[in-house]
This record gives sequence, structure tokens and C-alpha cells, in this order.
Amino acid sequence: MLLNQIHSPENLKDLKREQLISLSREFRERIIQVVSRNGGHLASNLGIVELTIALHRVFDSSKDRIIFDVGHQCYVHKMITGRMETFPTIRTLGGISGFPKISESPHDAFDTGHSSTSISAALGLAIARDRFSNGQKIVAVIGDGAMTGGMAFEAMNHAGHLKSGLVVVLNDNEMSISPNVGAVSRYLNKLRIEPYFTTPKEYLEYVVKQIPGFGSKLFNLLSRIEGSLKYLLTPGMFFEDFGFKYLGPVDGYDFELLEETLSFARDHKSPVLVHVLTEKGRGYKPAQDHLPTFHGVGPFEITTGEIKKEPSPPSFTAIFGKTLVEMAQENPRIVAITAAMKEGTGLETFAQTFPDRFFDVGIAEQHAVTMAAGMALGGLRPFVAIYSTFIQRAFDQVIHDVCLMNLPVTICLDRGGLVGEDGPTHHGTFDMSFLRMIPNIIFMVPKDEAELRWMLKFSLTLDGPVAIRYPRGSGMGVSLDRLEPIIKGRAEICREGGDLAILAIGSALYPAMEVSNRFSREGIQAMVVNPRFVKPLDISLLEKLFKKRVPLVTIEEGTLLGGFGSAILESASDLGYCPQVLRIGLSDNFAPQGRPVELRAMLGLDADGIYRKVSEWMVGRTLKKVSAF
Ligand SMILES: Cc1ncc(C[n+]2csc(CCOP(=O)(O)OP(=O)(O)O)c2C)c(N)n1
Repeated sequence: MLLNQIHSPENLKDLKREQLISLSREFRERIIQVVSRNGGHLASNLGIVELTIALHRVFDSSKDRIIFDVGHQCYVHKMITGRMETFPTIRTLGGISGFPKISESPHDAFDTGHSSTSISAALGLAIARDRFSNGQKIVAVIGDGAMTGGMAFEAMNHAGHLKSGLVVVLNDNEMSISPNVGAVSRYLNKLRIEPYFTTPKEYLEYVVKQIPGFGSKLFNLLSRIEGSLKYLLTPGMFFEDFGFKYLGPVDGYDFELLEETLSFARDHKSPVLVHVLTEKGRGYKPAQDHLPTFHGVGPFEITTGEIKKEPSPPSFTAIFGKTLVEMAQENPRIVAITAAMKEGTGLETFAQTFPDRFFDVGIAEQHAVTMAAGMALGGLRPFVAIYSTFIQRAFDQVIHDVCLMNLPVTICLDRGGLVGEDGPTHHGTFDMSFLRMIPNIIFMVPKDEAELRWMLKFSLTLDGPVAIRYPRGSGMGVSLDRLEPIIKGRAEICREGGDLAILAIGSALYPAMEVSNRFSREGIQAMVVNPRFVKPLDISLLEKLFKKRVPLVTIEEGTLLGGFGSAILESASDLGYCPQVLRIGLSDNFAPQGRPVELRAMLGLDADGIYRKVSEWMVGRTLKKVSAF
């Protein structure tokens, strides 16, 4: 097996073409094997095998810097750069990351996970390289999906201006997670398929002049309309106008051509864009047949491609999607927006049912939020579904474009809390801290999927910005018809008890109930409160608890810094109380990767961990009996 001989990029250098082809096959087999067990980004990695090998034959990643945009396509790079043995641990607790990590290897140039950062980072490195004259070559490998993110263009705009030598490799597989959208995608398509775009100028001149009678005149006329002719005759003119030399399109499976083009780009002194055509899921039919499913996939059966899944209640995401369709059937003003995550956010049925009320904006969270603001101003009722981690991109847009004008936009924050194997770049653990401080916003967190339904419907009754945060994964399996009237700023008391009060937000509520039952068996009666609102808080309930000096425990699957527990402390201080409060949540660290159940156990956020922390905290603390209300 050739794979066993690859310990560093050096081992690639002497391989012959036939060997490279065999090696590529072995890489694919290894990726399929490991991802079928651990889950991961299968389709993107299968598509980029040859390109990654070529990059490592042309550049020296121990010295040069290769930045993988989003980073989900770095598996072959990891195996080539000394992580062949640890590759089977990818995405597991304590294992190697599914994304590049500078702490993991000197060959990883930049930590990525969020899209469209690579060209900015590359430009920064290029500026530093120029200052220190260290001879590094800088490469950004970016997908056509990531290219729809505004940051990529901000960086190209600046890079073309500075003229620093850097190579952008555009890995064009025509797909984001689902088919790519918009003008950038259409333009790349043109470069792929319309011959006149890629035909050399000399050949075009020849063809035009062949037109009987007026061919020569036509060519002269076209030549005078300089701008338009340039656009016709120069392939990749769009990128050339940005100040990049455009090379391509190059077949991403032709080693010779790839290496030739990359070598030319490497030695060019100013910015170059190499347009490489690849195919997502290459070599594995089940992935090619179901690309969005196999973009980021859980464990699956290799022979059939069947996803291995324990029977479980519908996910929060599915309930969100279903509820929004129902609501949209009744309310024609409702529109849904996603930033390239139609499947991930559960909007497929909505998109099919209401194609003219569904908007996939590409990887452009900032634009998604500001566009929603415009829609709301124009009388529509936008629901913007974005993963918690990606709304970080649109922080200012939420403040400046939505909340400042108090516009009725509902921001649906999927994947709030720990997301698992994708790790620190993807955990949605900061949202409560950075959204609750914004004036006008109403921020709700449901304890289960039934409550999510009611919160979505309730948001329609509010005439201002709303955020609703719900976790990754299956719901609690509760009945969806349970009618629970939601009142703005009113918490729900789920269990009475006078010895202590546990305020558990969102997914923390069910473990809190379990803990309370355990305490009850020990003679300690713990009230359990489902706060429902991060903002506004249920001040009247809180004041009662503060007055009675009930020890308080707050639980949240989010950072403790400025989070839900902090909000409780602030309200106590504002009301002039100084209660005993134990805040349980995430400390001031980036949470690692692992299965959610492992992470919760490790971080003390499951019922056992909460029970342990509360018990320890109560030792030596006199539990003053107070009557329930
Ligand atoms: C800011 C941000 N929004 C959304 C995502 C989710 N996401 C991960 S990969 C991806 C598609 C990337 O497509 P492309 O760049 O073409 O890479 P490919 O997987 O096709 O190789 C998306 C939308 C993200 N990582 N970052």
C-alpha cells in the first residue's frame, strides 16, 4: 500500500503519475472508511484529493503557507503532513480536528471553520512575508461556495491593490452544501462551459473574420468597443479586473496540468487565481447521488451509503421547518432566509412549497440579516434561520440594521449550545451573551420542541426583533399539540420547591428536572424554573426568589461570561439584592470537539455533572426553608 509510505510531503515528490493515481484511490478508500465511522465532511474531501497532492508537490507546506478555506476539506492534507496514523481519531474527543489547527501541526497555516476567511488571512501572511523577505509562498484554497462570502471579495479587492504575490486556488465543484447560488456561481459556470470565454483572443479573431462579407469589419468594430471586447476575449476577466492573473479552468484530476499551472502561479510575483474544476463526492456513488447529505455526514454503511441512525424523535430543526411551513400557509407575509444552509436549517420543504418566498443568499450571513431588515421595513415578516455560530458574522447587522429600527425580524438560531464533533469553530455558545445586550431584542430559548413551535408562533405577535435559540439534534419526543400560552417575559415554574431554585435555560431544563428529582429523594426540594426568556427576564418571579433569599442555581449551555446566569446576577444587583448564586455553564475556554454526550459529561453539563456541582456548592451552605409560591 502506497499510503503506508506517506509520512510527510517529501514522500510524494518522487512518485510517478501511475503511482499518484493509485495513491489517490487509496486516500479515497481511507477517507470513506474513517468518515463512515466518525462522520465528517465526506464529499468535499473526496473531490479534492488530486488537487491536495499536487499542492504538496508544488509547494513546501513546512515553509510555505497553504490555507484551506472553511477547512472541512483538509483530510488529505492532514494525512500527507504526518497525521496518517492519527487520522482515524479525526473529530473524536481528544483526536485530531476535522479542521486545520495551527496547534496541531506546523503544516496547518491558519485555523478555519467559518467560511471565506482564507484570502484575507493569506494577504496578511503575504504582507508579513514581504516585510521579512522570508520567501514564503502563500496559498488560499477556497471553494466556489466560500467565494460567495463577501469577505472573499473584500480581500481580493485589497490584494489586487497591494499586488503582493499570493495564489488563490478556486476549487470549483459547482456546489456549496447544496447547489451554489447567484451571479458568482453563474459566472464560474460560464468559464466552465462557454467556449468563447476561454478561447484565446487570436482564435476568436480568426473565427470572427471568417464571417462572410463583414467579418473583418465586425472584428474592427468589436476591437474599438474595447471594454466589451476585453470581456469577451479574456478568460476570467472578472478576476483580472480585481488585479489577479486568471489561470484556468484546470481539470482538477489532471496531475500534469495541475502541477504545471500551480508551478507557474507559485513563481508569479503578483496575485494569481487558479480556477480548478473538481467534483464533489468523486469516486463514491452514494455521495455523488446525495451530495447535500454527504457534505457533512454522520456514520454510514459503506456498501449502501445508508446513514446509521438510532430511532429518535424529530429534531428541533425539523420541527422548526415544519412549523414555519404551517405558519406561512396562514400568513402570506412570511418569508424564509438561509445563508447556504437550506438542509441544515430545515428549510427544504419551505423552499419547495413557497419557492418565491424562500431566499438562499449564499454564504452571506451579513447580507441575509440586512436583507431581512429591508424586507421587514417593506411589510414582510422574515424568518432568518442561521446557525448560532454563524450569526456571529452578522452581529453588527443585527444591532444596526434590525434592532436599532426595532424591525420585526425573527432570527432562528439553530445549533445553539455544544454542537459536537465539529468542535470549537462551530459550537454555538456565545449567542446569549452577545445578543441579550442589544436593545429591543426579545430572546427566547425553548425547553423542548413543543415550546419551539409556540415561540415561533408567538414571535409573530411581537412587533420587533426576536431571537429564538434551539439546539442541534433530536427533540425530547414531547407532544407537539400541547398548548402552552407564552407570555412575554414570563417564566414557567416546572416544579415547586422551597430549598433552592434551579433556573435552567433551554436544553438544560430536562437535566435540571432530573437533578431536582434526585434531590427530592434526599429530602431537598428544588424548584425548577424554565425561564423561557433570556430577555426580558421574569423580574417579578426573580424578585420573589431574591426576597426569600432562596439559593439560586442557573444552568446554561453557553459561556458563563455575560450569559444567562450573568443576566440573573445583574437583575439582582439592579433590584438591590445579593443572592447566593451558583452559575453552571461553560468557562472562559473554547469547548473542545467530541460527541455531545461526551462533552456534556466532561464539562459537567449533564444531569450527573449538575447534581455533583450543586451538591458540592451546597456543602456548608445552610439551606433556609422558604415556602413555595
Ligand atoms: C460563515 C459560514 N457560514 C456557513 C458555513 C457552513 N458551510 C460549511 S461548508 C459550506 C459550503 C462550502 O462550499 P464550498 O466553499 O464550495 O466548499 P465545498 O464543500 O464545495 O468544497 C457551508 C455553507 C460556514 N462554514 N461558515
